[in-house]
Amino acid sequence: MNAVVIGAGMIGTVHASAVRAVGGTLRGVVASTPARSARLAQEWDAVVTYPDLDSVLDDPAVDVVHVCTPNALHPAQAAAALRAGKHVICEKPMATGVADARMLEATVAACDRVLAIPFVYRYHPLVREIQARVEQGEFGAWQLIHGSYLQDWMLSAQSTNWRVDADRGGRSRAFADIGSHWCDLVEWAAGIRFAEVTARLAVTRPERPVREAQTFGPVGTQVRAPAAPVSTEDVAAVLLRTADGVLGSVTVSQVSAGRKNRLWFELDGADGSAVFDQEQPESIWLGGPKSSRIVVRDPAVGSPEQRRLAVLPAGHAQGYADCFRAFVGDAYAAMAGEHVIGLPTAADGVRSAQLVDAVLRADDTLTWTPIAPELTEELAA
Ligand code: SOE
Repeated sequence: MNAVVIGAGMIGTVHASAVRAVGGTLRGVVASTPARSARLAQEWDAVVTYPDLDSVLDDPAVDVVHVCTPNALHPAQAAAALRAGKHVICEKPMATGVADARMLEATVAACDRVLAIPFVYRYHPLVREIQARVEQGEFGAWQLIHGSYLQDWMLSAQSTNWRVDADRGGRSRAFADIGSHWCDLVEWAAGIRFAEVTARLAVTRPERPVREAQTFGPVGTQVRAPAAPVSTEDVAAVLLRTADGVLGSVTVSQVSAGRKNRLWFELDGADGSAVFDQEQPESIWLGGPKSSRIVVRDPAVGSPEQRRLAVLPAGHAQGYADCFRAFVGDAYAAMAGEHVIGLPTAADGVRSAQLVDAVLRADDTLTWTPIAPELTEELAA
């Protein structure tokens, strides 16, 4: 695959490495200005120097565009790439509103292209193991689903990022950025759909410096820039409920000291429970009423998908970069017409936009709020 990465922040570099790791060609990179694009094309050793997205879309040799720009730019850029006949890997959130997310889903269908979204935590081998055990009915009917996604990179009042600005990042920050991962992962692994949500969002720093670039640095990173009022949340407390009445809860924070990227969930069923911790992804805890155990990643045992994604022997730790590589590999396989399991696509992007939208509406109204009214009716029928 000939790939171009649009947007050269922290996540753009992760995409570029994954392109090469799966045997793709990094044909180009487009950053915020033609000069910056030219410098990065050289630094990243890209094949072609493109001044802007239009020149990428005019190049018939480009197969896939990786959209890694600020959230508000995703719909127009991804739609333009699809209409130019390119496949797309679009960073999450795919859109900052449901209407744009649906527009993209329709554009994918009309252009007969693949759009994949990096909900990459689905690619931890042991998440696949839990998902396979769910499918085999090991845990029984769900009793409760709970967890959290905690980071601390926005703890300092000086920490900032384009996501702080609702015009560029969307009205929701922490929930759209990381709560979206938790919901995607849990719904996919547990095989459920939440139907309703109620939520409280909070801003812990009323002002932060205004700044273009991403600051994903140590806590307390000092940024010298004028301060502006903050409207996007740092923390979220969210209650969820399926149409069958199964309750869920998730706590989301980007200001929890010492927590770097702690996505944690527990699925409690009538016959057993399962726990996954993204920062300790080499083992899962499986709880039973009489005894509990820890299962470790091992390419020699377990579900077919766990073994497929376990590319290193047991005890040789895999992590986030391996998930990203596996995701890009599967996305490219789907673009080549192959059947792959569990690839997050435009439909998942719409689902995620609906969840974010429902959380914002629930916080506005302080009521139980339907996530997707048509889905609620379908599940109840
Ligand atoms: C920043 O919060 C971030 O990089 C997210 O944007 C990613 O999606 C998440 O995987 C890690 O944290």
